[in-house]
Amino acid sequence: MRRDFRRRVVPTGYDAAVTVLDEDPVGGSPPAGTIRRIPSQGPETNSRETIMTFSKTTRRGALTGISVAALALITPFAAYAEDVVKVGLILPMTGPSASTGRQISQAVALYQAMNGTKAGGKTVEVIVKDDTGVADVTKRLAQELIVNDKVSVLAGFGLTPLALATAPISTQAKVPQVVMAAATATITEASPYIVRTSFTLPQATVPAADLATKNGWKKVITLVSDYGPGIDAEKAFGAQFTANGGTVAAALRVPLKNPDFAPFLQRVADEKPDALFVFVPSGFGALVIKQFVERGLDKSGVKLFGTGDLPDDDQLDGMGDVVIGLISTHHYSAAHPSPENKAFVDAYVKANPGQRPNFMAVGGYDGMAAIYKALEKTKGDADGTKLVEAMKGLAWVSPRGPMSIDPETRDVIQNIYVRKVEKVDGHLWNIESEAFEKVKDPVKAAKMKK
Ligand code: VNL
Repeated sequence: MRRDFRRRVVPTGYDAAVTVLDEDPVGGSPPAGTIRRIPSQGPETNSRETIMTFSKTTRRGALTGISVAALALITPFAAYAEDVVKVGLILPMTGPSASTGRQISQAVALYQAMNGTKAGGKTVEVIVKDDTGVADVTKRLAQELIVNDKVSVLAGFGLTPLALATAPISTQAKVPQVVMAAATATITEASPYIVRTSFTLPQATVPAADLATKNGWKKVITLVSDYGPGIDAEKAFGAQFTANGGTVAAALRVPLKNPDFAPFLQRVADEKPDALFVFVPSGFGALVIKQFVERGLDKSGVKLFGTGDLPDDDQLDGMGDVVIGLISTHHYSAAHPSPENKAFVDAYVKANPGQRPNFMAVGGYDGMAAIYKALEKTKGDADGTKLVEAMKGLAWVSPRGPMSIDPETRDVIQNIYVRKVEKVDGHLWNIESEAFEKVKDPVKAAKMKK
């Protein structure tokens, strides 16, 4: 079934219009169902093999201690090495945020499987490194990738502290840092070499506050992970919801490490707000839902909602029927009804059976798109400053919908969709109904206006 967007303009207070789906998605067949029925056109992928093959043929170490005569024979390989542009992909492949590393690395491999390994006449080689989610490790790996592996681009960055720790390195080395996940608003200000393809928490949260008001909720409690993106979400929600006339009855912050939501949820049960706004990073949503139900809050009438980090597509289908009806605002749903997303989800599922791409995967996929498109523009020149310049103002249709890189801030401009969890053909999906169009990060947009 095809769904088209019909446009109507709704003032949102932050330079964006609203798009409405031309049909009520409730009761309609899900885009994802359609996606699953269409056989994939994309080739099978195996990220590790692709990476290993290119790494071996371009190892500089292999050239040391060889005679001049032998070098002459190797010259074709040396020339080949010059035709390679290396991307150092640093991700939490293990540890509490391992799902983010898995999603992004799989999406990066998929991008190369679907689009080839060439861009601007160069072969793009990806080297994956596991930082385990520890900032000191991210920084050390970034240094090693630049000095030893001679990467032209750093990419990944699963969490805010990891992106921030690396920013001085990319500035010093003049190496672009493509942030595919981390979402604290100020990250792009930490280095002129940072370009972001994920989202910002204020970008996704301001529409959530408007949604709460539209639903008639007057008293809301916010519950966020106590670090950069959580504090961004808490502030953005509070400012917009209060401006709309609502009351934030309590702003609760839960430690990021080994979180126990139970005592905070007890506080919510005692206060009985109309609704509870939650931000937790990808990978933690299922635990929040479990503890919400354990406190009996699902039967208390307190509505649970948040940014799309909560009903994360990586975990959503296992959360249980208790999340049916949960509303959220975000830039990506695996159920986004577009041909680009159908192709992406179909190929992702085929390459990774039993899995579904989430917003982290799309951030990784589009990070590769930005790198490829920049290399096309520079005709293969991998100079860091030229690549960042080339990324500014890029615009394309992502699986998430249309997106661009703000030439002024190097941050992503994209639609933020209103979604609701629905069960279709026995599976849970975030079904989009409306889109706030071309939303900029409101924190930086406010600064630019001053
Ligand atoms: C961050 C933001 C991480 C949103 C997330 O998942 C997320 C971050 C790992 O900026 O640290 O969903």
